[in-house]
Amino acid sequence: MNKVLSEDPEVYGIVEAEKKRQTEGIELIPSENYVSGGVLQAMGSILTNKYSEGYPGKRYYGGQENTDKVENLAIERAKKLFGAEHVNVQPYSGSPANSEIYFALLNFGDTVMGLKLDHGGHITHGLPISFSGKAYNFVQYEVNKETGRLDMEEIRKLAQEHKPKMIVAGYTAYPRDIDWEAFKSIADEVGALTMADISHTAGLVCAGELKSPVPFFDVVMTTTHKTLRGPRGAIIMCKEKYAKDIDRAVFPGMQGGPHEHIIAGKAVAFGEALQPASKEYAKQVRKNASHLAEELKKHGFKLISDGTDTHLILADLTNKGVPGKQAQQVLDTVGITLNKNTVPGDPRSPMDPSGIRLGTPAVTTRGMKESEMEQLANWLDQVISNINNTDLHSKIKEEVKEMCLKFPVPGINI
Ligand code: DSN
Repeated sequence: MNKVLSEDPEVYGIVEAEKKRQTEGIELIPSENYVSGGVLQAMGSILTNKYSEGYPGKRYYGGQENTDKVENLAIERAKKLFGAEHVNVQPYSGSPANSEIYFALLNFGDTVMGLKLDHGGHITHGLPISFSGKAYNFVQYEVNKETGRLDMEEIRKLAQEHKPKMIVAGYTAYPRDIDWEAFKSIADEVGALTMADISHTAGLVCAGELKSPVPFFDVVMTTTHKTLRGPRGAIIMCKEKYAKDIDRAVFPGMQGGPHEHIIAGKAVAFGEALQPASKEYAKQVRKNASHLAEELKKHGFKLISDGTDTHLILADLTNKGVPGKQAQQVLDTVGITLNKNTVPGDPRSPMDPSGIRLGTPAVTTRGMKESEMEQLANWLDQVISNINNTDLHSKIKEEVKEMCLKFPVPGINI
């Protein structure tokens, strides 16, 4: 960052402050992670200088001998990682990728099924105020309010009633593994296309820790910056028969020039994910999440679905008498970052919901294991049970910092 320091000390100062925040605090937002130094440097490379509209071998501008190579490398690595027939590595991020899939395979106004946002879906899975809810006729399914789990029989009934053209599965706040085969069989019964959004779990899916939709689903997308530990961005995988439609919808349908420096970062991240160490990482993410869940339960936390199969935990704080927003804000002051979240059927508003969402991808990247999860559950309990005790919060903040300094963040030199 020495060039930023000399050219723009103001930006430098902000980045340094964020470096300190990331180093001295615990990151429990389940969609966040740390990239390696290699991914960071690829993203910061001079590939950002190049326009490359089109696809390898079929570009609109000259000078593409290196951009073609890096994009092909990212594609080949992603295919190998997920066993996909076709991969497009150009989507700028998750929401553009989802809009590109809908644009490729649906007509405006078509009926689609997606999980309701406050039950664990995503804004692009049919939220009425998002483009998805406005451009398509989304029928929203829910999780069972008692079990917190998907009820495949209810989903089948809804599909038979509404005959959607596409069924979307894969979520942002669902702590359990997904029965992709069951979704596929429902879709086949009603003649629907299948679309999986594995943005949260891709790093666990490609490591074989969670079931993969790739063999069954028509289209599978993922962001690249969550459990995959790559740059902010996304990829779309599909069966060969949809390849042309997907590619056309990405460019020129929705996007212009691809960001080849980010695609280079994706290639580096996929290369890392192909190494045996990433399997160990994915295993430990799940072990940490399940240990943290059990420890939280011992402290009286009520978990949606009573636990987790994944990296993610959703807790309803109603019995603790602390709303999710207050828990998030006070935990921020001690250096523990997580996010307020609705719980299924939440009587409170999304801006001040009943729950919190937390997960273990980032802490696991730092090397934390089960004993640190016990410590984390203790701190979460102490802070939430003593929400107004600022002396206790100051003491915990010091303890958090002390533990964090033992676990360096990859990509950050202190
Ligand atoms: N913002 C992401 C998450 O936190 O789950 C979803 O887009």
